Parts: sequence; C-alpha cells; structure tokens
Amino acid sequence: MNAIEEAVERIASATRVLILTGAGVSAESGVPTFRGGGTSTAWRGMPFEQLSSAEMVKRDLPLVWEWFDYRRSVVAGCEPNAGHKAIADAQISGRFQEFTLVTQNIDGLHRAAGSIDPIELHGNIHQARCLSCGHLASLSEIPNDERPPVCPECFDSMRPHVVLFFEGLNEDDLLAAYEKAARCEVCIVVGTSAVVYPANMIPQIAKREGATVVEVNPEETELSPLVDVSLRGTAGEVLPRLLGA
Ligand code: BJW
Repeated sequence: MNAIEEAVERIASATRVLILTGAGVSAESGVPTFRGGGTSTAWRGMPFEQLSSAEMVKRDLPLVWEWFDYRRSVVAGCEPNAGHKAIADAQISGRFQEFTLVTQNIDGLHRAAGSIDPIELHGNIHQARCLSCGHLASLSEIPNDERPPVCPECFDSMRPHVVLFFEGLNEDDLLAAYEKAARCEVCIVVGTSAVVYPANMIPQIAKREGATVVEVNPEETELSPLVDVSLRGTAGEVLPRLLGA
C-alpha cells in the first residue's frame, strides 16, 4: 500500500477528523506564503515579522493599515482552489461525525470555498477590531479612506483583526482547537511550516492522544519526523485524492 492509499484508508475509518491549514493551502490560489518565498515576505524593505507585530501597531498604526490593505488587495484577486474545495466538500458531505477545520490563514478563502465555522486562529484580514472596546466590524462596512477606522461604539481607533507576533490568540478558539485535536482520530496538516507557536502544538496534541497525523506539503517541515504519513505534493493535487472518497 502506498502512502496516499494508507492515508485514505485511515480517513475512511475515522469518525472524528481535524484539518489544520497554513499559508501553503492558499499558495495555488496566488496568495504568497510567509516562509516559502513570494512577494509578501518583504514590503517596502521591511520583513513581515516587523510589520505584523504588536510593536508596529503601537508605533505606526497607519502603516500597519497600509500593509494589510495591500495584503487585502492581493487576496481580493484570489479564488479558492481545489484544496480549499476538497476540505469544504468533506465537511458538507457529512461523512464524519465531527469535522473541525482550524486555519492559521487570515485570507477567508476557506469560507469562500464553503467551509462552515472554520476556527481562524490568527484572525481575519476582512475585519477590524477596536483598540479600546474590542468591537468587531467587517471592512466592507468601512470606507477605504478611513484609516485607521473609527469605532462606531466608542470612537477610538480600530486595527486589523489579526493576531500579530507576540500577541495572544483568542482563548476560546485556541481551547476549542486543542480540545478537538485531543479528540480526533485523524489530524491532517496542510501547507504549514509548523514553526509558529501555539498553532504548531495542535498536531502534537493529536499525536500524543493517539491520532494518526497526515502531512500534506511539498517540502519537509519541522513536523515531518512526528507524522505517520507524509504526502509530498501540493494541497490542490493531494487533497481531492485524499478527501474525495
Ligand atoms: C504548500 C504549498 C502548496 C507551499 N500546497 N503546501 C522563539 C521561540 C519559540 C516561540 C517564539 C519565539 N519568539 C516568539 C515566539 C512566539 C511566536 C512564534 O511562534 N514565533 C516563531 C516564528 C518562532 N508566536 C507568537 O508570537 C504567537 N503568540 C504567542 O505566542 O503569544 C504568547 C506570547 C506572548 C508574548 C511573548 C511571547 C509569546 C502569535 C503568532 C501569530 C502569528 N501571526 C502570523 C502573522 C498574521 C498576520 C499576517 O498575516 O501578517 O501568522 S505569522 C505568520 O506565520 C502567519 C501565519 O499564519 C503563521 C504560520 O505560517 P504558515 O501558515 O505555516 O506559513 P509558512 O509560510 O511558514 O509555510 C508555508 C508552508 O506551505 C511551507 O511549509 C511550504 O512548503 C508549504 N507550501 N506551497 C501545500 N501548494
């Protein structure tokens, strides 16, 4: 039995499945990854770790807005690919008793493909959040020239609703992801370098609690030595074969 047949068989007999995705799942849609090259890793000569940081929100919020408006303009031209669709179809088919999608991506392409209630661990690029009261708003409701946007509730400034370096994740989301990881029988990890904490704990929890961990990535990652099945290919090629059964 080859690796993909083995993974398909393990998925076929599972009732609880968790999928964790990273930037690689959107690469074939044209969204650049962070550490795999692409155009968004540096912008105006600054690395993304500097731009996407809590420090930069304090120092230069208008610049942070320019950076994320640029990123939104890139995402606006992108459509979900076969990988996103295979994940959405697997959920909608109802063939698993529990199906959890956890994504580190902020691009919204899983929802666009039809995925229901993905846990968006690092937020969503299409939303703004008030610095003071935490009010959330969709950017579609805010004029493009209002930067930073003004909170309609308390009139303080708003920031992009994304989790930047050295910021905590939403505790409810993280707890839900950890609980599902501890319960799942198969954990499929797609398109992530698995270097960013705490999302990279999810497959480790799944493995520790006895799940089969399957990795879909054209490259080896820090997670590869831990996984049960490594599928070396792109999300768009591999996921329809893996989940299409
Ligand atoms: C394909 C493909 C195809 C290509 N198909 N695959 C030192 C040691 C340990 C930890 C830390 C440390 N210093 C700081 C930390 C903590 C830090 C961290 O983990 N840093 C690491 C880099 C070391 N984490 C945090 O700060 C987190 N918060 C936190 O820990 O709070 C507690 C705390 C508080 C105070 C102090 C310290 C701790 C928050 C992390 C938030 C991450 N946010 C970002 C930016 C979001 C906004 C934005 O978009 O700008 O989220 S970082 C960036 O990385 C983004 C991603 O979601 C995340 C993960 O990246 P991902 O998805 O894995 O992408 P890539 O590019 O890395 O990998 C792509 C993969 O796809 C590759 O493997 C390719 O091969 C593959 N691929 N094409 C399938 N077609």
